[in-house]
Amino acid sequence: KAVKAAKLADPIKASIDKATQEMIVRAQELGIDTVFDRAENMKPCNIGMQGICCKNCSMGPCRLPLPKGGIEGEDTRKSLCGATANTIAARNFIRMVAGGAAAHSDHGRCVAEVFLSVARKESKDYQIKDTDKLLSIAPYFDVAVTVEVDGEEVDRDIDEIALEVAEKAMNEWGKAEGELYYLKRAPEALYEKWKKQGVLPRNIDREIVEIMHRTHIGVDQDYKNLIKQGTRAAIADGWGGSMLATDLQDVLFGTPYPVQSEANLGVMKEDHVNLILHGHEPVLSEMVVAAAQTPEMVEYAKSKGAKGIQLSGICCTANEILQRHGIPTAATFLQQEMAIITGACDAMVVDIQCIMQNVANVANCFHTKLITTHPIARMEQENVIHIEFDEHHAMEDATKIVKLAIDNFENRRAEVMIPRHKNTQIAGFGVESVEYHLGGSFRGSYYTLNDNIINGRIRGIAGVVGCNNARTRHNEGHIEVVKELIKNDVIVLTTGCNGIACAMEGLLTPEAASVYCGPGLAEVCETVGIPPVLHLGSCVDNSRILLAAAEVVKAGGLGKDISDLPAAGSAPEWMSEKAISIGHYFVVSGVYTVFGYTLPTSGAPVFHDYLSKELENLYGGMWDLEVDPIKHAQKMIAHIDKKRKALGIDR
Ligand code: SF4
Ligand code: MSK
Repeated sequence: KAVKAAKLADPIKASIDKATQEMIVRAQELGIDTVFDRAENMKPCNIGMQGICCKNCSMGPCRLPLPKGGIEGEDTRKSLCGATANTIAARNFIRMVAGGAAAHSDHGRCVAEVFLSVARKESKDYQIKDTDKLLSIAPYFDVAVTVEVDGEEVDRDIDEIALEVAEKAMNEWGKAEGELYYLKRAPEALYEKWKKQGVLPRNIDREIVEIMHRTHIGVDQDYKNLIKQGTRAAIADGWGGSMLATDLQDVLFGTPYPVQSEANLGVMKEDHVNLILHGHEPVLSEMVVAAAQTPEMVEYAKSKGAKGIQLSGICCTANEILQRHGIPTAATFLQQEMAIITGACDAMVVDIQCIMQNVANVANCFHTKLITTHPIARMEQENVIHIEFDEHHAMEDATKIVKLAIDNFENRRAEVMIPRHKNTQIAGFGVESVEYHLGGSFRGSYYTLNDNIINGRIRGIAGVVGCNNARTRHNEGHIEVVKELIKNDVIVLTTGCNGIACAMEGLLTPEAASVYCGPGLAEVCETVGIPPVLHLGSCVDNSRILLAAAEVVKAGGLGKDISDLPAAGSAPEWMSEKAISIGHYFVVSGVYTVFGYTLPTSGAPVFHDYLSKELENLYGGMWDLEVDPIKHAQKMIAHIDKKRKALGIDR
């Protein structure tokens, strides 16, 4: 059971969001601790935070604290085995890349497996929804979309194409030779840089496994060589596992197009069955959405005294079902416990990634059914129900889950308190819809993105993404960075919990343009009717940002590589290993990338400088850390201006 924390969080200091503040107070009244209280009671280890603690063998943990006043002269710190601070920080850093790349790529593998079973006609509940997308990706796998019959080119059978793409896609995780197919989607100049540096990923799993080998005691002891492997694995994530996840999800469930919806805990409805979907993979949530929308289930909910079924999402599952179905978003990562503390959550379904174990303790204080669904992600608490999801009887599993939520509606036992705060959002953007809404191509008219960057109405592009972190004020970094960027005419592409934070703040509406944007960006947004912050989806959909950047390069007028673009990346409140993998594939794709809060490299200044200075010479992008959100955004803007100047288009 949840217990009251010794020291309680100050709601105002914990979050800028009113709904979250109200729910922190509510939790404290009920004596239930939340992540915000726990953050008050447990301080992080300073040495671990700086990346200089190694526990890769049982002679350790070896900790190499920075001397007070920094290093003067030679850095003589060394561990029992003699590992230097640089070696330890690099090993830790790339193990984080491995964790992040594994998470994204395993997500992609699961989608590829479902796609293969659909292509083999073994899975009756899923179909290929977007054949155009399938046809557009087939050539990257060297799969022909036409065939010659009697001297004429005719369209090939779509089932044959699907099967061939599915088999080749599955092979990307473990093929014995060659390199990943999607690497050729990068601008040629970038591909050549990767080739020159010897970092072209061979297959997805191998690059992750090799990190674990190289970081074992007594293997790779050169921070430059270690980060080279981290680079391979990060590319295998961004241009491999994540990109495959995004594409195959689009093929199976449809490519997103702009939709209107709402965000924040206020989307929950007291008189409805509230079923919340939390986690990452849309394979399950797609089916739950379909099951909950059947007339039988809606009628069943009414027969139990509810007015209907209110679905909503948390974390990236929220982003997936928002993008494709307009299902409202209930919460960011840090609000997951709050959704249950409303007393109105009849069931929460979770799959993988970013699910706090404490949601089970909180659910135990209410009537909420907490349902795990994935074989690799179970919880030890006894109140948790496990319904293992299987694509071969997907609809049956989903219906069981929806029914469980409905049956639980009448068991509500605490007073319901749903914060009234919510905001409208327009989400569902992707490379295709950005192109469509901005003139139908990337270049060649008054409306197109490249032309508006060249003429200076849009100063540059920023990808602002990533998590919340209980060590920083919830959503403050996200919102201040994004507002400062759009105020300075930088258009923002968002994913993950940054997208949710922006939605909660009302930044994902066309109306935000006149309130928050500089005159150039406001003019563009008002002319074409788009928000200044474009929500591109979930964590794996950061691959959409890579592809958008590649398309902008391809359209011409802004250099030959992603590193030539007036663009920058940011994760103001990051916390997960996935964020490090994403950050690193942004950097080695040529993007100047700034993180907030901290970087686990500060205890090894030589390694830190390598990431933040020397990588630029190899790939065109580099890491940076800036805690202050305004300075953080201003650093991105300075980089954008530097690139504009180099292109001869300074404003
Ligand atoms: Fe210490 Fe080396 Fe063992 Fe790490 S691998 S714990 S640095 S002895
Ligand atoms: S959900 S990884 S907290 S963005 Fe993708 Fe949010 Fe970060 Fe999880």
